[in-house]
Amino acid sequence: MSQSRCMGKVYKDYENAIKYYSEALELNSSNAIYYSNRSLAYLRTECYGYALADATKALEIDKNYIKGYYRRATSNMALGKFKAALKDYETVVRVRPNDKDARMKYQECNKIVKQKAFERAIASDEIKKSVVDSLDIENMTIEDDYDGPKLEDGKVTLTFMKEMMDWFKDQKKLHRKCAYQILVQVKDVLSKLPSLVEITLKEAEKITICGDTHGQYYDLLNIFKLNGLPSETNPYLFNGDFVDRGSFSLEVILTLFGFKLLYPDNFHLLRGNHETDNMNQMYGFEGEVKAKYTAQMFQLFSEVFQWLPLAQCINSKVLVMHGGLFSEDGVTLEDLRKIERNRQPPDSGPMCDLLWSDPQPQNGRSVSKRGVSCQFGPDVTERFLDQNKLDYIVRSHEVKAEGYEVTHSGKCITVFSAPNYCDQMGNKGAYIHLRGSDLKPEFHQFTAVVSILYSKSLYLLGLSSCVVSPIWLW
Ligand SMILES: [Mn+2]
Repeated sequence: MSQSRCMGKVYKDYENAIKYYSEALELNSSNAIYYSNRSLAYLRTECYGYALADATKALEIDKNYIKGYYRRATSNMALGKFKAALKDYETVVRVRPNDKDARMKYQECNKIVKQKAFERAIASDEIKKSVVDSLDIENMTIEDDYDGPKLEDGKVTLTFMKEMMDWFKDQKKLHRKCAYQILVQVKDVLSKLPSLVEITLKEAEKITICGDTHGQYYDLLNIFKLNGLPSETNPYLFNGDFVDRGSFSLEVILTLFGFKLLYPDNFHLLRGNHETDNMNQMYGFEGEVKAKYTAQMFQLFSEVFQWLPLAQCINSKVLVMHGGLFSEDGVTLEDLRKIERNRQPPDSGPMCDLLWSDPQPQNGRSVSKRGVSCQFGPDVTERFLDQNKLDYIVRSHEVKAEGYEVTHSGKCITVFSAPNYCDQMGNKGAYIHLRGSDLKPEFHQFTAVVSILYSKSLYLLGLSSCVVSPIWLW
């Protein structure tokens, strides 16, 4: 209890820091340090667009302010603008040749820039072959000393799922053959779904909507403990961002994919902005798959992620998506059905907005605090709902102290299911029950199970994806 209160303070501290630096800047707008410090608070709360703007401002005021270069590099790194980041890291390293941390980041960034250049050089115009075609799963052998779960006659069963969840709980690795079987099968299932999935709940039926889970496997198990295992009569919708950040992204995603195979019509998954190559490279999932399996398996994950649907409509009244609404008015459900989603999301347009946008309290639209897509106001939500004859939207994508938040006069709901996000935010998690009878959202909150010990033990083994975040964020 005292621990969680203390961590709650950390979350509040960033928000307060932003508030107080903003007040200080109103009194003195020529102080580079204020901008630089607020930039750090924005980085910690994932507002990379604002963080970049503040770091840039700090450097406009004082071009010799080294920390400003550091902050700007970190912001650009988080936004995937590696070349711009490299230039600033160069400056830092030149001025402070003995700063080990700066040198490490410079080298890391340099590596990525070179790797990207290499990838561009070898990319050909040919249609990229699927990893599936180069796999011979049938002939992969399971060694005699493996005593973990196996699919039954190549099929995921409830027994298999229970065994796999226990196996993961003990931090054991699923045999690669089984992982490949799940991936190949789930790719097939997902690729047959439309970009906008439409379902109907009967009067007596209920669905549970969960937000971001971000590799927090023990918290996912806790959701199932509190709310029951998925089944044909206990349907779930997981609203994206299953991987990155947490140390157990593989365990989370294989569990979710397993349930998708077991209950394809009653277990739903939508794509988040973290089910993408750029995010996975920066926030841990690619590294985790390479550490626990192989680069080839990550390639297959990437292919599968591209087939995750982008939005789901319940009883023609409630629309669910990971990020939010659009940079322009007039987008219809028909437009969403027509999105060709089998790709990495573009920098703009409806597919990008669905994965990236955030609501804002004031009317209209504004520049995104994240530096991608936009922020949309209550009037935007109102017009969209009116035009598409919907009641409200449910989205995720932002950590909330209470695990959920109701905004835009009840027409825009945020749900987030990764409690004590990144082992430090002190937030609650939540999920929503929706019943066919009235479609009213019913909120359920929960707190984090102990994950710090698990993450730390992995951190020491050098396996944790959390290793990545502090590098970019500090
Ligand atoms: Mn997100």
